[in-house]
Amino acid sequence: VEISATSFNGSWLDLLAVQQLQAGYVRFFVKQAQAKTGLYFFVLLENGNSNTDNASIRLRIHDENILLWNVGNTDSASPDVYDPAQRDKSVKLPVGQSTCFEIFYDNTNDLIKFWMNGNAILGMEIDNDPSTGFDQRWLRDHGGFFNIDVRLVRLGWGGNGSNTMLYDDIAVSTSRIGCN
Ligand SMILES: [Ca+2]
Ligand SMILES: [Ca+2]
Repeated sequence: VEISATSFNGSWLDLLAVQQLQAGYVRFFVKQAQAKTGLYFFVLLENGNSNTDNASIRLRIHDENILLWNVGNTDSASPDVYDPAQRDKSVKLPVGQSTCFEIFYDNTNDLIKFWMNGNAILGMEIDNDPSTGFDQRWLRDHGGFFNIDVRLVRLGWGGNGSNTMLYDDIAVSTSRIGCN
């Protein structure tokens, strides 16, 4: 699936299979055509009543292609990429090569996990415990607790400029999928 977008709200492929799952794994391969600097995102976790808006959980691309979770209405960041000590706890979105990502959400236990090429990325884990990982800024910006309530996952592209993303091998499951 090739998705090109030019507007801030972007263009999205809705993964309707997650709508029935209180917890689930979403695996996909993605290749971005160009690197970007600015406010960009390529996955949306629609949480609660969000709908491609400032309450959507964005998988956002920070400077130097560093990934983070972000919600626009608080400018929350997990990990806190604005803190030099946390920037290297995340991973970079490669350019021009297909890369495997897997996201786990758990609405009951209020948990998000993340893998790139099969490797768990602790910097991208949100578990509502500020004593672990790198979700302290996120939790602080949401009053100490963030209710994970994922209703829809969207793959695509949005933000302050155009790009083309190529998605492949998209899967949704109740157990770990992996990259093979
Ligand atoms: Ca919840
Ligand atoms: Ca934590």
